[in-house]
Amino acid sequence: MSHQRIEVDVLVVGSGPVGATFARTLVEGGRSVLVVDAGPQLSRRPGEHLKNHFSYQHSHERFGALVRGHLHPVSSPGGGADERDRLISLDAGVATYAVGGMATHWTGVTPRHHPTVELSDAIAATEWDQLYDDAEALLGTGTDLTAHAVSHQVVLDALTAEYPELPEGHGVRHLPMAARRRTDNPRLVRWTGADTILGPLADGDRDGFELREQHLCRRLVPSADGSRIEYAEVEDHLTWRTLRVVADTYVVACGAVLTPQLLHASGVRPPALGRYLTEQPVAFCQIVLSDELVDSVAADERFAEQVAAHRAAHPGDPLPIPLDDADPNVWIPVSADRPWHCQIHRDLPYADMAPNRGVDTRLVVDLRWFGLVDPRPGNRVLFSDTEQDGFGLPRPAFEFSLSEQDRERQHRMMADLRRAASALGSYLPGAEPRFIVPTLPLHIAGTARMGTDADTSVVDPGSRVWGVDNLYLGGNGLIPTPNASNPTLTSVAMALRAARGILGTQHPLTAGRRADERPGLLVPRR
Ligand code: G3F
Repeated sequence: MSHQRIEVDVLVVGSGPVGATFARTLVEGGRSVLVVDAGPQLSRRPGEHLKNHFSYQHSHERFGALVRGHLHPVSSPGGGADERDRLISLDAGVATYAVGGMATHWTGVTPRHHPTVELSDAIAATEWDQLYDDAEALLGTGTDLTAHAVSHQVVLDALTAEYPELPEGHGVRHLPMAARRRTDNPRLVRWTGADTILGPLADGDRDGFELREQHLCRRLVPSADGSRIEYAEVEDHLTWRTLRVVADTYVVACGAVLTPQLLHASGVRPPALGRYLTEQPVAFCQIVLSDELVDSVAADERFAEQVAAHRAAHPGDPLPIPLDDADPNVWIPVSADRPWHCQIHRDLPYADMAPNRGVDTRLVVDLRWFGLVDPRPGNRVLFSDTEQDGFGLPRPAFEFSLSEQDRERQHRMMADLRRAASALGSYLPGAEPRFIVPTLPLHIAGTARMGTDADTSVVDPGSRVWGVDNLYLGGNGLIPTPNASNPTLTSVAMALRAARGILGTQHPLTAGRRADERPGLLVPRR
């Protein structure tokens, strides 16, 4: 194998939403950036959401089949843990190998984490607010994607009536979604992918930026005293050459399992690496909307025009709901007494669910309640020094159990799911309430946690690995706290902060260029 040497300011390993956030911010701050991803580029624009393709927009089943093919198992059964205590197993740990990572097929659900139940105090509360504003702008998060839909409003109203006691600011509301309705055809949606985050970089019109698909970072090579990374060894799987990438700064953002895997492979093994793993327990069911709610549609002034148009076009349809009514996207946020995140929407069927073809899909909604677990050092991903995964990297295995408190919260969460269900209708046969197989939530966190103590965390509040000057991490693995809400927005916010830290400024205003020279992301919006 020949070795080619590449010099660049920053090497980013991983091209998902977090790697893309680092790349965009650093290139706009004047740094040259090379992004490498072991996976293939699946679309013309790098990292585009695959659901933007017409044929997937209106078929959860068809898109679900595609997603299942993109979730690669990474693990083998864990050793060491007491079997009696292994109440749940994470043996089905998965990763997506693709330019854009999981954002090539994610749901785009982007809620803010609760300020005290979920958010880390390693970053000040006021700073979180600003970071969230910026992350939402970058991801194109909004709350109007389905606001006009009949079923959305019916579900929103029914749950608002059911939960009058919810605290101010934490009541039933629109689910924040990283997606925009298309203006050329409002029946279609453009889902946010890594290409959205890359912005102009995705169009290839920026010097100082390169994204290479099918390039596997095999290891980072530290200096003799371990205080810096000297170079990265990258295998180019297109030409089967090994590259030596020499950078000032290295960023690893390949997900909550593959990020600690690369550090382990590189001999960078802080004591907390892989530990304090959290995964959200999920309670799930599907509901057929009650006759009462459906009948209320026809009598509701707000829907009069839509119902009349529908009836004129389809006089034989017994339902008043338009055939192309968008799915609901309703949210009950985490609050102190209710430490779970509630999503009422339509989504991919889980693998073990046979589609229920006897029921009109306009009447079916999914209820997904995501709970939290307390971070504990014994819950962890560990890596083998003798066995390898399909890419020749140390094979991951998991040890994970639930504490008494974790279980008690799950029971309360399940009771609450049933309460919400009863306000909406009856269970769809075959989709009665149940807990979802662990790892299907895909929200593993904590494995490269951020903190202020090098013994119990992997990175400092600037996302830099303790003791390694030029090595930064990104992704859900950095979230150190119990968390129940979807993590991507928070991880993008943390990546923005870290990238600005690398540039030497926490706020883009001081980035060194005139405000009117800075495109998009760097222009202050207040
Ligand atoms: C989906 O089923 C949910 O709808 C998303 F919100 C979630 O992020 C994803 O699964 C992974 O759990």
